[in-house]
Amino acid sequence: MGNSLFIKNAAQLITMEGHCDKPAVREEMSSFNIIENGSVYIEDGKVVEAGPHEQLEGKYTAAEEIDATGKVVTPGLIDPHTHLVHAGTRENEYAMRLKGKSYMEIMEAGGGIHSTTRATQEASHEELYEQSRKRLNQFLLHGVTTIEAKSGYGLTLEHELKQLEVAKQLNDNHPVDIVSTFMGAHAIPMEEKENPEPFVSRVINEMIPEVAKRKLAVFNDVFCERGVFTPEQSKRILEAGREYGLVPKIHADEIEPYAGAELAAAVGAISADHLLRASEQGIKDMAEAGVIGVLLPGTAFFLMAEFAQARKMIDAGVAVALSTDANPGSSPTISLPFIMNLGCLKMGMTPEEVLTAVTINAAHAIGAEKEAGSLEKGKKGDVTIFDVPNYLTLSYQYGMNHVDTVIKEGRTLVAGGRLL
Ligand code: IZC
Ligand code: ZN
Repeated sequence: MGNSLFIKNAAQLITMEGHCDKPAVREEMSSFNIIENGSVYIEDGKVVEAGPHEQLEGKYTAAEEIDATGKVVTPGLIDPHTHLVHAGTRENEYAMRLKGKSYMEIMEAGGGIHSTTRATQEASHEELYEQSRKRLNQFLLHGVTTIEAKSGYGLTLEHELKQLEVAKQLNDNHPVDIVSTFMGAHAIPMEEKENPEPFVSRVINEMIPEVAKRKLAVFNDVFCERGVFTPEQSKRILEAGREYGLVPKIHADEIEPYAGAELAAAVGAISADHLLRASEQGIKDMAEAGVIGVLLPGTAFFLMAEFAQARKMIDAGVAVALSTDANPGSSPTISLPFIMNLGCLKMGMTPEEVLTAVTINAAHAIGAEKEAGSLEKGKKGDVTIFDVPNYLTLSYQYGMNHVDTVIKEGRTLVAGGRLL
C-alpha cells in the first residue's frame, strides 16, 4: 500500500524482461513477450510484479490505479546519447547546408560545434540550466525517463565543469534520470587547430582528473573523426579516462570511415555511437568485443547522409541501441519515437528490434541495466503508456506523439499527454 500504483488491463504490456545481465542480440532483439491484458504493480517506486492481469488481480491493494485499457505499456524509454546541456541554436547553419555547404565545412570555418561552444561558454549556469530543463521536459513528454547527457561545448576546464554541474543539478532536481559523460574531446578549439597537442594534453592531464575527482561523469567520449581527433589521439584520451575510472564511449565513423568501430573494440568501449560509415571489420570487431552500437538515425536524416547499417550490425551479432543524439547542429530533436520510425524505415530494423533498442539495450549502453530498461521485480517503476492499440503502431504512424502517461519511480508525471 502506502506509495503504490496499479496499472491495469493494458491491451499490450511489454516488459522486456530477461536481459538484465547482457544486452539482447540477434533474434533476442525481436523475441520479447507481448502480454495481452497486462498489469503492473509498483510499490515505493519499484516494480513488484508485471504480468497478465489475472495473475495480479486481487493480490494487491494500491493507493492509485491507472486503467490502461486499449493502450500499450512499456518500460520508460531510455535515450543513451544526448547533448542535452547546451546554449543556443544553429538554424542559420541548417539554411547553409540546404544550399550545399557540408557539416564539416561549416565547422572548419568556425561554426558548428565552435558556434555552440561560444554560446555555451557565454551562458551562465542558470541560463544553461533553464534551457536544458525545458528540453528535459520535452523528453519526458515523449516518453523518456532516463537519458545520457554529454559535456563538450565548454572545451575549457571551467566551462566543461559548468556543463557537467548543470547536468548533475538537473539530475538532482528533475525526475528524469541523467547519466553524465565527459566529452572534453568534442572539438579542438579554433585557435589551436594547427597545433592540437597542448589541447589533447589539457584534456588528459587537467580535465579528466578534475572531472573524475568531482565524480561528475561516468563515461568519457571523444569525437574520433578526420579533422577532429585522430584514432591515435582518441585512444590516448580514452585510455587516460579509463585510468580515472571513466568508461570509454566513442563518436565513431560518423562522417567518414575512420576505423572508429575498430578502436571502440580495441579499447573495450561500452558503446560506439553513430557508425554511419563503419567498416565490415569494425562491425565484426564490435560484435566480438561486445561493444554496443548506439545508432542515431536522426543525424543521418538531418545531415542528409547515408544511414548506419543496422540490419547488417544486428545480423553480425552487435547489440544495437537507438538514440536521438539531441543537439543543435546535427540532430535538433528530442523525439525518440521519431527515431523509432527512422530505425524501421531507413535502417531495416523491425518494430520489435526498435523497441528493444530504446529500452533494455539503451539501458545497457549507459550502464543502467540493473535499474531501468525493463519492468521486472526490483527495478525502477518507470513506465510509459502509449495511446495506441498495439506496439506496431509506434513505428508505423510518424511525426505524432502517442505518449499518454509517463510514470517515474511510481509517480505519474505526464497524464493525458500533458505534464502534471
Ligand atoms: O554540435 O554538431 N557530431 N558532435 C559530433 C555533434 C555532431 C554535435 C554538434
Ligand atoms: Zn553526439
